[in-house]
Parts: sequence; structure tokens; C-alpha cells
Amino acid sequence: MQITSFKQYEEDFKKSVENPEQFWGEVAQNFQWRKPWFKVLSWNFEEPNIKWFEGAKLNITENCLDRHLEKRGDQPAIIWEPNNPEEESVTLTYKMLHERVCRFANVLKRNGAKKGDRICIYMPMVPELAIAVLACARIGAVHSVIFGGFSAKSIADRINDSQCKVVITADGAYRGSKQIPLKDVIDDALIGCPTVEKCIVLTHVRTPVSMLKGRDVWWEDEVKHVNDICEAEEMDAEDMLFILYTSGSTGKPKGVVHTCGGYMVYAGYTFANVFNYQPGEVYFCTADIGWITGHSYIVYGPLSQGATSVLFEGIPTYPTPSRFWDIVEKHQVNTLYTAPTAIRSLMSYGDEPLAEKDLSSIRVLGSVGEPINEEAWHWFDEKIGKGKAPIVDTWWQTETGGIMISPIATVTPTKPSFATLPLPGIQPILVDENGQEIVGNDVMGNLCIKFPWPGMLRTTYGDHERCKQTYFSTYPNLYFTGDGCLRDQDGYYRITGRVDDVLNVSGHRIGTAEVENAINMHAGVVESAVVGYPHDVKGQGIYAFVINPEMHGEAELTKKDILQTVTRVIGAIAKPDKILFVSGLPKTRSGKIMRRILRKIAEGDTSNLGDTSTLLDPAIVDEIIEATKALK
Ligand code: 6R9
Repeated sequence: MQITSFKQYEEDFKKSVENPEQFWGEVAQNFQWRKPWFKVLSWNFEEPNIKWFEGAKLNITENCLDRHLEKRGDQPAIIWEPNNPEEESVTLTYKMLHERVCRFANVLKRNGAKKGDRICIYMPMVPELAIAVLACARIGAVHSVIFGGFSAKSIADRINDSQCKVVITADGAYRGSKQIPLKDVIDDALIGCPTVEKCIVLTHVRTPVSMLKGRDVWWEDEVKHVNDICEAEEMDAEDMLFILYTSGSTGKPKGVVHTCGGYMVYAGYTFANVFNYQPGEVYFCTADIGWITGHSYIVYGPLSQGATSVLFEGIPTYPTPSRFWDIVEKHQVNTLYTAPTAIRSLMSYGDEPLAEKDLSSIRVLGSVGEPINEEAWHWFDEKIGKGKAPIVDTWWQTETGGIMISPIATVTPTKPSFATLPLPGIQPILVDENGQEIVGNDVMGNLCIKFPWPGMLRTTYGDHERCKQTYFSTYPNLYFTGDGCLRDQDGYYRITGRVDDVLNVSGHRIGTAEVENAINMHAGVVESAVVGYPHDVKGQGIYAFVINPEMHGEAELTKKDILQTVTRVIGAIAKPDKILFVSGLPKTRSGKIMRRILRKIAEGDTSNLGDTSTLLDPAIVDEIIEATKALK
């Protein structure tokens, strides 16, 4: 299943388009199934209704664990690198990981969880997080991992949306020099979550927590009561594997649903190919398991291929901006998969943190999460890859389950800031606003996908109509990505960024409507408008225009209050970088906010604001421009 030449890529691509069922049927043979499928694919994009490997039975953990025991039971599956480099790292072999997953799966059963139940996981980046995820999959429970940076309210909304029965968390998390009280946050969230019956708490930072009688139990106690034998639950290929919430252009995050069979095949196939993974190599993805990148390329993809996956608890700059390079050297990392925002941040420290670091183990580099600018691409290439490691700029989304457009390491000629070509099985097209296909090269348009792939989302939890509206209705019979894209003279794709009201801040997706809702919840605020603006490190920063709130004479304090509100409602990741108080917003006569104008103003590009004559009060634009000058 591994592509080794560009010619083979072209052949596989051709085959995947001409005969998708045969192509994916063959790829799927590389996995372990309890029962084969009777139909590889049935689909329509109208409802949408997508089924891969219909009739097949499997358990993804048998593919990620059991099937490796004989050949590589003693090989490291996970190498855990703690936040504090003074602490010991932990290596779990496939045998050990299998044992612990089975044991914890029994803990879940003991606490009433069964096939189909939803389980919320809110944990630090420790081996037990991967264990918890896999234990859910082992018993057929549906995991919903929530990133550790979200607030109690965000957690409660997500738990209630999918009616989780069990929560798995820890006393706290380390993040650089900071400590985050995870259990306190969960306690606040659970006040409003009637469906949660049990909360399993891992001891990690050893901070005092409140344990509610009847509801809360300790991980360490629970594992003593069970053994480590747990037969994997037999799952249908189309049974739900997990839910992952993500932001869109409307206010409420949606629960993207992935299923067992197709997701497994797609995560495994793309991992093996894009990174050209070789047996025995050490692979390090710096994402958090709370995001899709961590699901597909720390846990499921690598483990399904018997790889050694590094799981890092900390941040790139703690205790020093050499941390990534120390980890590369210490664990002899062969593949480093990270985000442009991390690269730009590390770049800003100059060459000093790289001095005397041995990066010679690096063979492949990867980038994900947002467009990578040329400067960062070249720095990554020269300073980290020493000009010898191919960079795979991987474009994909929570909804796509796995990498879609990307070079294949050692196979596809790369080009700075281009995600290059679609992987086999992926049929991208560019369309104009009217949904007309834009053919040929050297063109720009909105990026859509016209044929299903195994890793695609099946629905949004509890609201299929929303899935249809969001992804399949903008352009009939196409999956719409929300991204703008250009295709150059060589047919190479470059993703230019979102064309909807979704921001990408440090590689995290944040809906402008979500941030506005949060700001508007502040007592003194009546209305606000949020847009993105270019930010040197974060890629995009959040710019909030807030209609003069009641400030009681203290503008700075009011700003801090608003930031506090956003932190409470969503989480610190959604805090605006800039807040500007204005007396009004540019609105059309029908009352719609003209974000286009605010975006230009936030970008500092006020020379070309376009037609403002349709505005209700054109004078407000000049007033806002004047006010922005004072802000800088
Ligand atoms: C995997 C992930 C998805 C959005 C996507 C796009 C942006 C991701 C990119 C990229 C340019 C890349 N994006 N990878 N843009 N080049 N290589 O990030 O999923 O969090 O759902 O974000 O991120 O805008 O639509 P998710």
C-alpha cells in the first residue's frame, strides 16, 4: 500500500478515480477485519448518505494493537515526553499499551459504559489519554475528546449535545510553567450536565480536587479492580467511532462524526504514504489529541501501522525554545509533524536555540493546520531539515478525517507553500461563486471535493440537516470545504485560507460568530463584530469591534472584563488580540454588518474599501479608521 515512485502515484491516482471501489477495496485488504464487506461504497451527496465497506465487521483497536503483538510486541508504540524535561520519559511497547487499554476498557465497563454510549475525554497529553481513547474504541463506546483549553461552558455544551454518560479527566495539566485545574473545570461543567453518571479522574499534577460521592472515582483505584483481558467489541464498519466538535461559520460548534471502518482505512493509508513511514522509525506529531490531527496522526494512523509515536505533554518554548530540538535529539526522531504557528514562533528566537542540537535523525518534515508562508517553509527546510528532508504540507480538515492534498514524502516534488497534489482517491475541484467548475490551470476558486473518500464525515451529531446545509448545499453534489484555493500552472494546489467566517488562530479553528456571541454575553456589551487580521506568529489574530459598552470610565478594565468573559464562555484560545470600542458598526440598510470593510480596516488596508455607499451611515467608517490608529 506504500507508494514509492511518482509514476506509481500517478497510476494509483488514475486507478482510484477510474475504479474507486476496486482501489479502496485493495487498500482495505491491508487491515484486519472480522468479516469482509459486501459493498465497498454506496453514496449520494444530496442527503448525504455515505457508506464505506458495508457489512464489514472490525474493531479498530485490533488493528492498532492486537495485530502487532506477535511481530512487534516489544517495540515502542508510544514514547511519552513529559512537560518537565527533568522528569523521566515513558515508553509503552505494543504489549504494554494493549494490556493497559484492555484494563481500562474493563474500568469503563465497570462504570456502566457500553457500546454506543458517548464518553467525554478532557485530559492532559499523557499516555493515559491515548489509553482512554483506545479503551472507548475497544468497547465500542463513542469518544468525544475536548481540548484542554476549552472552558466549563464549552465542555457542558458539548457533553449535553451528545449526552455523554461518562467523563474521563485528570486532576490537572501542566502547560509550560502553568498548571491547569482540569478537574475544577469539569466540576463546573458537570453542574449543568444531567446525563453524566460517572467521572473517572487520573492523578497527574497532584493538586487537591473535590471528589463527588457516587459520581467521581480515581483511575488508579479503578484499574486495581479489573483484569487486563478484554475482548474487542465487534463493530460494524459504519458504527460511530468518535465525535469531534469543531467551529463553523454559525455560532454553535458541531459534532463531526467519524465511523470505524472508513476512518481506520483512511487514517492508516494516509499515514503510511504521506510520511513514507519505515518500520522502526520514530515519528513525532506535536499536535494535541484534542484536535483531529492528534486523533488521526498521533493515535489511530501511526498505531494502525505499527509505528512508534511520540506524545509530548508540553509546549515548544518550555523550558526553552530548544525543546522540540531536544526531543528530536533525545528520541532520535525521524519524522517531525508540526504547525506553521510553532515554526514561526521558534523562528523568532533565531539560530541560538538550534546550536549544537543534533537533528541528523530527521528524514521527513510535515506541516498542518494553516497555510505555511514561504519564509517559514524555507526556515523549516534549511534549519531543521538541512535541505535534505522533504516537507509535506498537508491540507485537510476535521471533517475529512485524514490528509487530502499533500506531497507524498520522497515521491512528490515539493514547492514552498503548496500542498501540491491530491492523494489517490481524492478528487478536488475549484468552483466559482455560482458553483461552476473552474477548469484548467493557473486559476483560483472555492475548493470542493466531488467524490467520497473513506475518511469523510458521515453526519454532524444529532443534526443531520446541519451536516447537509453546511457541507453539501452550497454547491449541489459537492462537498464544500470552506477554503479558497489556487491551482498553478503545474496543477499544484495552494490553499489560501477560509472563505467563510471561520478564523484560523495558531492553527485552531474559531468561528467569528462564536466569539461575537461570547463578547455579547458581557453585561455591558450590546453588539460586536469579530474579524481576523494577519498576525506574525498566530497566522491570524482576532480583532473585535465592540459598540461602546458601559465602561464606568475605565476602558482598560472593561477590555479585561470582556476578555474574561470570552475565556469563561469559550476558553482562552478565543480571546481577541485587539478590542476596539466604536460608536457603531458599518451596516447595510437591511442591518447586515459589512465584515468585508471591517476586515480591511483590521488589516490596515484602508485605501481600497470598495463601495461604501450602500451603508446606512457611511461616516462610521471614517470614525472607526480614526479609532484604529489610536489603538496601535
Ligand atoms: C487538520 C486541521 C481545517 C482548516 C482548513 C484550512 C486550514 C489545515 C492546512 C490548512 C492551508 C494546510 N488548513 N491544513 N490551510 N494549508 N496545510 O487543521 O483540521 O482544525 O478542522 O482545520 O485548517 O483552512 O479548512 P481543522
